Amino acid sequence: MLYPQQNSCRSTSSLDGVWNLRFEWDADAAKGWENGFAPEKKVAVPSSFNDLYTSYSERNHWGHVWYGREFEVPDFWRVSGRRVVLRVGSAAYSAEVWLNGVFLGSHETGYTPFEFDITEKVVAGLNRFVLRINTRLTPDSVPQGEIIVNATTGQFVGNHPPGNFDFYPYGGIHRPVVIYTTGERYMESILVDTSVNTSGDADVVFRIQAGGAVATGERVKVVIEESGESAEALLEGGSASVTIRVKSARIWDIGKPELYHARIELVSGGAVADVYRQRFGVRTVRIDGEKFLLNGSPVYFKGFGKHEDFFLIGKGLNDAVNIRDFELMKWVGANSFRTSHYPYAEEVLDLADEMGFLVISESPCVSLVPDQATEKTLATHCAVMREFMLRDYNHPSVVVWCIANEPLSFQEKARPYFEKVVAASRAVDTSRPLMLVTCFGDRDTCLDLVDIIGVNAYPGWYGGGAPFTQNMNWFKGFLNLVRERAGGRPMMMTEFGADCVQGFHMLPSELWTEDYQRDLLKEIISVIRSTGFIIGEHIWAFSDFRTGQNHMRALGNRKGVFTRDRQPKMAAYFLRDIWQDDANKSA
Ligand code: GCB
Repeated sequence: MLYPQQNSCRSTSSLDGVWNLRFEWDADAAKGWENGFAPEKKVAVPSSFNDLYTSYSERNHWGHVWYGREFEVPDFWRVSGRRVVLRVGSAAYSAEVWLNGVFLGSHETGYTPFEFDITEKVVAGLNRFVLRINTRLTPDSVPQGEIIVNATTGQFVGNHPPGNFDFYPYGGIHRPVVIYTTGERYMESILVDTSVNTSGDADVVFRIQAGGAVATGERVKVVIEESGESAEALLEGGSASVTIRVKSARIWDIGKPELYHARIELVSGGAVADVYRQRFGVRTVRIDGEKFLLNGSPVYFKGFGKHEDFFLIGKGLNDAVNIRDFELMKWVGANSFRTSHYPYAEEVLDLADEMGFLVISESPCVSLVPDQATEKTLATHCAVMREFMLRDYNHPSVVVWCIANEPLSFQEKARPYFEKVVAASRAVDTSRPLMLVTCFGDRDTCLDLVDIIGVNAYPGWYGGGAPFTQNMNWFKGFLNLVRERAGGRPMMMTEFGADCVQGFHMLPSELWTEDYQRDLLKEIISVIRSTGFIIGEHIWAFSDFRTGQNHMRALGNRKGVFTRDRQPKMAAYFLRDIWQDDANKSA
């Protein structure tokens, strides 16, 4: 699905702003609301609704909530030969959608866009747009919620609301809502693959899929703006593949975000029926034994697991927060981050492309309990892999796809489950490695299904406390054990860290102080680096974030190296010292 774009053939109009909201406390009372409902509250889009209101039941609402607004479209949009599309950037967790009382469809998993062709449904004057959003998670959903905890020791027992993971299950419309137009014939999907030959020229392959009624003799024309090189091909059955050789290609790399732009035209009946400006970067990604190679050189990943999370807006897209995050990552000397624990907004990946950061793009499958997963969980997981991998395919910053974070991957049903998820993912993209993030590395039964192993471990925090010697001895042994099971695949530390409340200090350091967090990170990083085989250190977490209520958390998870309002803790200065001094790449 292409990101909406305004150009000579396409118009866009934003539906963001203040919408109406109504909580559904009783399903019977909500009958007919798809035709319009009496507004109870105002809500911001994009934003989570949870932190906007003042009552406990509204904040933690676990179930249905209705969103609505009205809009008009210009008459010149409603003419023959134009197509009008309504696109929702994301709605968490799931949504049923109506326009003027007509059901358009539904979408599940809260972190990918969905759209509907509304050409035949949009009317002159006011149009009523209604979404019934469901925040409730069950063993069927991805991620899961309402897991039977007696059977599953250690996993978020007592969380409220009962999402089976360690971040607040924010709900709402988190990303932009847009209506846009195209011609009747339009480009539906563009996938760009690049490879570089020994003389430094790049072969760039554009796979284009057109939508709408196929006409004969249609073609696509691709021009690379930066070099002027161009090529064209006939569409066959709606698809075409165009290859362009870019001479002496400028290579996209960490901190060197060289980007190209292709102007792609769909020519139908001798006229330009659609145009799309597609950005791409030329870079290669490869696994070589235990190493990860970017453009042929080994990478040592330095950075964080993050969250989309901020005061009041929850998981709502905010460009200012995102820019601050990238500035902080640059300041601290990071070169990468993981979109833990779900696909992030497309706008975040754009920034990563433009600023030269590597991204491990993660699916929304977090803390899966395979033995409580159903056919539906698996089908939803496979479907969302396809959705976000296709969505993010053309981002040079995205170098790894992560299929799941900390599933109980030692359970009996884990392996057959993940075999299917891996097959579904490889059917979309074989050019990037797949990662599984495990915290059960010593008994995980799925490690050989993927290409890179992400390891999460909290020596010195859970069951920890200084002095560190005993914890670090355990940690060294653990890493060696996982390495034996990793079968020669690259291993990366995807999480380690300590909670700390900013402003707490103690000498000697103790749990929850800034001093302890810094001391522990220092110890762990020295063990990681001493192994010689770990390909990166991603600290948990970039910044403090909200979680469900739980006796393990003090107003959320405090493992941030930055506070929730994006100010540095002591640990951030320590990382800046070691990360700014290192070269980005190491042999
Ligand atoms: C983990 C999870 C992460 C949690 C973190 C913690 O292993 O992957 O979501 O927030 O531990 O702080 O416990």
